[in-house]
Amino acid sequence: MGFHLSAQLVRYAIVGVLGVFIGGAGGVFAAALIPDANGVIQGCYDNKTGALRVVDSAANCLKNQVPISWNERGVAGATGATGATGATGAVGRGLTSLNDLNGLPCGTTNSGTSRVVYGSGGAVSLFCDDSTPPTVTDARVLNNVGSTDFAEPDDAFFLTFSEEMNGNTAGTINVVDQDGTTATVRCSIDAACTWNTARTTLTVTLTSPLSNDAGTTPGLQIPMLVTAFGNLTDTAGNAPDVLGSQDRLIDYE
Ligand SMILES: [Ca+2]
Ligand SMILES: [Ca+2]
Ligand SMILES: [Ca+2]
Repeated sequence: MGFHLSAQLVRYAIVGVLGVFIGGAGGVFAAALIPDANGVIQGCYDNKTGALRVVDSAANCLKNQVPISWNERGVAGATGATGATGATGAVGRGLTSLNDLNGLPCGTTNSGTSRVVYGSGGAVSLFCDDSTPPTVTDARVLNNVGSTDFAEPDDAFFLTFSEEMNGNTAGTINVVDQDGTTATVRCSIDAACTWNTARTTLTVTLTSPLSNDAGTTPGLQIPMLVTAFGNLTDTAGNAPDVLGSQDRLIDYE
């Protein structure tokens, strides 16, 4: 029993010694924290002498000393103003259906327009349609019989286009001469209109006298300027760009 009590005492003694060591170490550790864990340096300022001493706690200041503290780090600056909102980005093309392909640019120079066509049995065809209008590259009188006016059967001219046309033989061609006389040549009615094999050149030969609206000088004199087309398009259905044509003057060159 005596030995047991002694053992207990020994244990208390060990714990006590450890406590002293830990406490001492804590004291040393605390004294070493200048600045403290928050980065604050504590000091005591002597009112009379102006002396300043650094301590590990304001509690160490004497009665005639004013505790003073300062941070090592400066105070964080205010948050900057929010920047202006950036411009909205372009909307992505985002295909969500095969039909969204309709209208998209296509072709080697992106001059065409995509078109989706559905067939029987679930078949789908994709076309790249030409969206560039044709132009007239050459316009000339081919034959002029009877009067010098463009008026009688067998008077003829031809027009060459910049690309393959629809080959329509029942279109119309509006013309005006230099004094303002206008006429509409109606293929299959007033004239026979034929295409070359490539369907790029249209030959127009009057088959009956051509009526006209009188200008300053009666009759449709040569040269005549083409002003419009009806039902004459390229194979994609684009009407000719009359004003943008190189040569729309029906003359002898
Ligand atoms: Ca010409
Ligand atoms: Ca004539
Ligand atoms: Ca005239």
